[in-house]
Amino acid sequence: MDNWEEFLAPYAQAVSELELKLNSLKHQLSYANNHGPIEFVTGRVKTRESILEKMHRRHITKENIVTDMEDIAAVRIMCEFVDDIYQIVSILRKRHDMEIIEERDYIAHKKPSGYRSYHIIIRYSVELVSGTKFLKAEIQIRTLAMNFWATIEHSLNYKYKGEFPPEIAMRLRKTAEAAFLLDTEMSNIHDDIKEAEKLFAQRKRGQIEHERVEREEK
Ligand code: 0O2
Repeated sequence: MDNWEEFLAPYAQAVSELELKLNSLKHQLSYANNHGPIEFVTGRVKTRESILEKMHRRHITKENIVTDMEDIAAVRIMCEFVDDIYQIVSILRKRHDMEIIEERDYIAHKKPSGYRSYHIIIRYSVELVSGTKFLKAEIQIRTLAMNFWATIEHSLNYKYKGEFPPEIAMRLRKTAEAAFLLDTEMSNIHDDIKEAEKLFAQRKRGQIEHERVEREEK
């Protein structure tokens, strides 16, 4: 690559635009429901070192980098509950400013490491002085618990470069399951609270109706 800054500039623009748009989505969803499904959004452009490492690991040539490296521009959406992730996916599928070209559900099909997240690869256009440029970008959608696990596992991985000793790998898989159990139980509690609120509202409506009938009978 002759000029990294020039090569990465459109990706940086895509990340900024996507962050802005997804933060706007977060706010729109929270106005509508008091508390929305998106907790926070982050974004990053892959570093030169990380691009070179992945090119080497995945045998990606300079000529194929634009088509084969799908996460040079990437944004992450953090949600509270697993159901929120699928809600966001269905919202993104309907947008006209990005075309989904691949979806990878690492929640239903976790990675061997224990990693869970929902990945979407999009085709996205940025407007440059030279004209419209289409590029690929990755959107990762996860719960806070999945993000907690992935962030720590990623930083521990730095030391081992993807090759954890088997005993450590096994313990990390266990912690991934513990994080998922936390997600499942939080969702169950959330569902129970929503059910109790519905019942409470129903009873309240019944009581108001009962009092109205009593008043009319007097
Ligand atoms: P970073 O530093 O997160 O930006 P590959 O990259 O070869 O594993 P592929 O096919 O390019 O795989 O894409 P995949 O697996 O759908 O997504 C890759 C990205 O998902 C990784 O980016 C991580 O962000 C995340 N990810 C995937 N598997 C794991 C895992 O086991 N642990 C953690 N912590 N994250 C994972 P990068 O390239 O690692 O870079």
